[in-house]
Amino acid sequence: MIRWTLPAVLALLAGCQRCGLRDDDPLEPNNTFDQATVLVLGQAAEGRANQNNPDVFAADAPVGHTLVFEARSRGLENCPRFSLHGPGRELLYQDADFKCHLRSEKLFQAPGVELQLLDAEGGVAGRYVLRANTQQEGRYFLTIVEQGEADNALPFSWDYRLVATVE
Ligand SMILES: [Ca+2]
Ligand SMILES: [Ca+2]
Repeated sequence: MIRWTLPAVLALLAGCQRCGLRDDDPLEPNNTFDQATVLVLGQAAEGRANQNNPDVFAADAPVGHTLVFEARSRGLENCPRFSLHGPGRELLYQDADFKCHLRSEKLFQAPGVELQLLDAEGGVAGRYVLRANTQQEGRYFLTIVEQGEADNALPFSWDYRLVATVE
């Protein structure tokens, strides 16, 4: 199903390749671990995940605690896939790729790591909370990747507010 949103129709009518694309956020480029936006614990960052453009965040945590990333939806298509890597860049959590009309399934989840989808409205979560027991002290990396449909004419986007805390 193609989503004939007004911007999509206008873009097609204009024969324009870029005019339906949404701007990205000021945190770009943040597409790799080396470019990650380092979060101050307890301080929110606002971003936009555009499809095909990962947003990578980092937070430092001590050993033996729980590192919590909470992402609240601020609108647009809202179908993010999450992954978490530890201080050795080892994979701790990953959602499988999915189409937006379906929901994500876990591809990998290390012991002591859990993603909760909360405040659902119309089957879509309003808040995503990823909790991880910290087996090591160091820098943890959260990656947000906006998903799409098989045939969306224009890239999807998601606006979010992200905060990391240590409990
Ligand atoms: Ca972004
Ligand atoms: Ca990015």
